[in-house]
Amino acid sequence: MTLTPDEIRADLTHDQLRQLVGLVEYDAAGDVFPVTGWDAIVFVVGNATQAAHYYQSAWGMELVAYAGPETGQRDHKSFVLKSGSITFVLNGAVDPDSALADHHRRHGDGVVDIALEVPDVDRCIAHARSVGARVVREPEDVTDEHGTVRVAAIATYGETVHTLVDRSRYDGPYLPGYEPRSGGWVARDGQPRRIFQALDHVVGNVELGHMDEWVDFYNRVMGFVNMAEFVGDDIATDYSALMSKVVANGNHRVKFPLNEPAVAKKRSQIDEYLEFYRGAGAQHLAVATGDILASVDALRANGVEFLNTPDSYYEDPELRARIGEVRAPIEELQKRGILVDRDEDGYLLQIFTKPLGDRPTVFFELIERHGSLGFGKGNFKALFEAIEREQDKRGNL
Ligand code: TYF
Ligand code: FE
Repeated sequence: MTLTPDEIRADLTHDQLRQLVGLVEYDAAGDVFPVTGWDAIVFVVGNATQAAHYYQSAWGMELVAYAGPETGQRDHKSFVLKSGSITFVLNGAVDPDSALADHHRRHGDGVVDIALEVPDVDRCIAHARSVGARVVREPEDVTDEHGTVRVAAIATYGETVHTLVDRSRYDGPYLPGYEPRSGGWVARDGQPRRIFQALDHVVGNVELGHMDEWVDFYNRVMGFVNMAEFVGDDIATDYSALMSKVVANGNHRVKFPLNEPAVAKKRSQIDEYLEFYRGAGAQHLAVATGDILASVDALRANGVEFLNTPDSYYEDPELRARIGEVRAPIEELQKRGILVDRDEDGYLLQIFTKPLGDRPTVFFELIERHGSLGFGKGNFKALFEAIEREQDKRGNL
């Protein structure tokens, strides 16, 4: 699906979202932990004021709300940005004694909360508690003049949490306590520049030997199902240096691949992450776009750096035969370093950025799906070799 510029600017319909991220229909009534979709991705960063500028100017996001010292929140600043159906919240410590400053000292820039939209917070928490999950925030109503939001939170891998949000009785810009903000950074021609429309998946890196525990957590606590795509130890030791399994919620809007390191020739990219993040955490956010060529061009023009794909990738006859016809000439993909993968359901186009912050930890993926519900398994070799070239530059042995 290629969206027109008007469609890109408009909010997505259910049908567009289905094609963009691979939504499926399912029976929510029988779900022990019904999840509707993503609510927000909450980051802690070293300088939220500047990060908010970056996500607007480089990634085309729109500033929608703010909380900070001027609104009575003295501890930290929070900038709320949107792109299509996904919300990012950027938190940065103001008070030197803020717990966020300690978090940042330890982990660097990273994702602290993968917040999910749920229709019934209390039902989810009751189930999670009954199977032994750690509840880090009890269900509560938070209210302002725009209405009431019901929230709670459970712990997941590392210091990451899932806040559960029911905003069905709320029409404010984000949450109570935030004031609407617009404007901020504006493109020189005043045109909106939406570069991505939705969030497709968030990958978690966990410690060696713990992947199956976390798969079990998502199965048991959150009722997530296992998806077919995984990287087992057969592939792991050859080139990938990681093992991976994927879980998804009932409607498949929320997809969590989970990686653990595997022993290989060099230090695993997952070990490098775990060392620099000081533990388990979110590794990459895959954002969905209806036009990955235009998105990559815009991002490159804005200074975002991507992993390089060697020409040999596009010249590999086996790969060319397997991917067949896609919506753009291979030369156009090659020019931009976009990868292609095909499976029985269709194909996908994808590309990966270099780490976005100072540490070799969190990075982004752009993904354009055309039927494929996978994660680009056919590209793992090329991708992991590209990641290893970057690791080498950092002095990895
Ligand atoms: O989400 C995925 O599984 C793909 C592949 O370090 C991937 O995007 C897996 C591990 C990794 C980078 C990409
Ligand atoms: Fe991915």
